[in-house]
Amino acid sequence: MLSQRALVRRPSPDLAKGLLTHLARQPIDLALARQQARNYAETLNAAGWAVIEAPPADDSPDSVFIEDTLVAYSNLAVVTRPGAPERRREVPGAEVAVRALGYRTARILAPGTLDGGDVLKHDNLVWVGVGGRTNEAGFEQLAALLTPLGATVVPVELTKVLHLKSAVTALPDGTVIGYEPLVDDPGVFPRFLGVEEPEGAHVVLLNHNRLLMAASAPRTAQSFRDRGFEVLSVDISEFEKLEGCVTCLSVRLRGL
Ligand code: CIR
Repeated sequence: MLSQRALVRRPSPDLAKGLLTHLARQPIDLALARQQARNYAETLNAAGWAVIEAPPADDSPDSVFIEDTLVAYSNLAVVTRPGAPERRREVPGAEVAVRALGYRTARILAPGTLDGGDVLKHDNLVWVGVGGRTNEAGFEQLAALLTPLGATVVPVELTKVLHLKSAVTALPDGTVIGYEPLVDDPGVFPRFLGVEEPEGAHVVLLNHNRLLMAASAPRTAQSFRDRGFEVLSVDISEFEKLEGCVTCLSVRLRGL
């Protein structure tokens, strides 16, 4: 069986200064955020994932959203070049952490930009949201790195949300789920299922029938339970205020 490891990073003391694109700024309770990050990690751990902490990047308010710094595929970890220049300081520590876990690495280079939150994978299909933090050059570089490994890398236009995975994620069978008002074109996905809450679009696959979701999507969680999934919910309110979601708080490593 492949290992299940998840890379996380502790919230920066400056979390409240995190970037906002679509939301208005709200006060952040840092102590609560730290508790929510611990609870998130403990939930992954209890579900069979070894949780590894990347070196802190406390000078970067958004560093807890570690998913944006890496894209893992097979034994390769692509080290991103985040679209927001303020976030590029987060990358070196993430690269160190993933190399220590045995991954070989490659980097997205200027003028390319790519955020991990724009990359949705299911088996060998890799959808990449282009038009927000990720640009055409970043997409082309990622495609050139992953195609030789057997991936089919597909660009998806993104205009309505911060990252592709703010709009859509995928169930274990590859059905893409999303809150339709925030999905540019559901028709680009071979199988698409609409959900009734914006946060209901975000699932982390813990295993073939277990999902991790935000507590802010109770009706969608129930609809997935009705379909036979076990759903674990975590409250990530402080991260949602900064346009983060349940996927972006870890990098799931299934490749080695
Ligand atoms: C940012 O704007 O970069 C952060 N405030 C939120 C990043 C969330 N990342 C993600 O959904 N993958």
